[in-house]
Amino acid sequence: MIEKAEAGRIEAHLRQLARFSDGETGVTRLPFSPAARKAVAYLTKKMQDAGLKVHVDATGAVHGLRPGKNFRRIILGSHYDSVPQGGAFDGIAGVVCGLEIARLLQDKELNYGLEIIAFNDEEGVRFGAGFLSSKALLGDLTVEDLQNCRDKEGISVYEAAKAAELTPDNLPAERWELPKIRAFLEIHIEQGGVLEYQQVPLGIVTGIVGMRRYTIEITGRADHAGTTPMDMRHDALWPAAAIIKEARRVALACPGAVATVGSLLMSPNAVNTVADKVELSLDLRSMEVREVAHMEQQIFQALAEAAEVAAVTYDIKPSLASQPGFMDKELISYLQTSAKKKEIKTMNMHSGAGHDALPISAKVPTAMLFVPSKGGRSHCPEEWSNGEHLAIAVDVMLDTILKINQEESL
Ligand code: HGY
Ligand code: MN
Ligand code: MN
Repeated sequence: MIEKAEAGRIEAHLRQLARFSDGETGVTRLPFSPAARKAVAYLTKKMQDAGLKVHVDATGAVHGLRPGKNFRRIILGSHYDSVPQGGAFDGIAGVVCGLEIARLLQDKELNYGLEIIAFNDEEGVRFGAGFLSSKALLGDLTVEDLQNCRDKEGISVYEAAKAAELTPDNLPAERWELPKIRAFLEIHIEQGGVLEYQQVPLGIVTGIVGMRRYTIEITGRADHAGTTPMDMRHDALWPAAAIIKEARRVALACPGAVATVGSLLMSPNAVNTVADKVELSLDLRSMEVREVAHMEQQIFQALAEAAEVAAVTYDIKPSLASQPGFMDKELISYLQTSAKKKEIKTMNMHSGAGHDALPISAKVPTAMLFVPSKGGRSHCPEEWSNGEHLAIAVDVMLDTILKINQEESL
């Protein structure tokens, strides 16, 4: 008989991991940062304690593996990086749940191998793209991509990985052999308010939104704010304002779609000077590809018109494009059966947040479980989920893993 998951143990791991932060407010654990390296060391030790063989890969993902009788394996995981001043649960809660599953199955003989992965740079905040480790393992990235992807200080992923004593040149050799992977499973906080509002402890994800992200650079001319007539300015901020206004308008017109300008830098950023440079991010999402395409077209048209009026130039750099992801129907039915057997109420739902499961679901049978987020809050210090809900997710996911393992003995 396999023990039940222990909420206290899950919460203790999360409290400890939340201390690995490069900042006082919330959790700031960016890729390859000092906080990230502390988290890698902690996860390495805890994976070894759970009887796993551990290695850290080219992009900084931590892998804990126990082979099975069969050559194939089940992968469980989520990400250990965070957004700046984020919460203590996003991503890392799924890694800890994987640890707890490995611990509970430690003495159980399994047909399929079991691999727990803590992915790096899922968020894409430092380098702009996201899904770094998962896309690398899928073979969707090359070493050259790592050398070309740079943060705001001009440091490339490649250089940051080297500085963290990793081996980015090993990336091609670490690419997954897809036929050897039976399933990818991820437990994650919902990051929205649906489960809490519906008073349901477990969400079964059916789909993940498609996403497109861009960095837009607008170049105007710095001038005196007092002596430069309005019709003689080359104000880089005016087209940025047009983007922000149009993004809100067009997203409100597309039910279920969202558009966000989350970061905006301007220079010289002075109260009495017309802006000569603006760099802003744009993040578009919907389960419907045509809605994302429509929002992109409308927003870029508004940008072009405003840029002409303002007599400025601009450059649009796509940083991420991902089709919507659909979870594996057979794995969904396994999760539903497990939850029903344990008399746990569930609801099927889409994910408005991106996850490593999004790129992975394009090539590997994938399933996700959500637990409620208090107040629907995430990507902020207030982010919180109940350890008891995480323990329920572990029990249901573990039961599903045992079910998958029965396939092999049939
Ligand atoms: O952006 C997202 O949806 C995720 O948190 N990376
Ligand atoms: Mn996440
Ligand atoms: Mn996130």
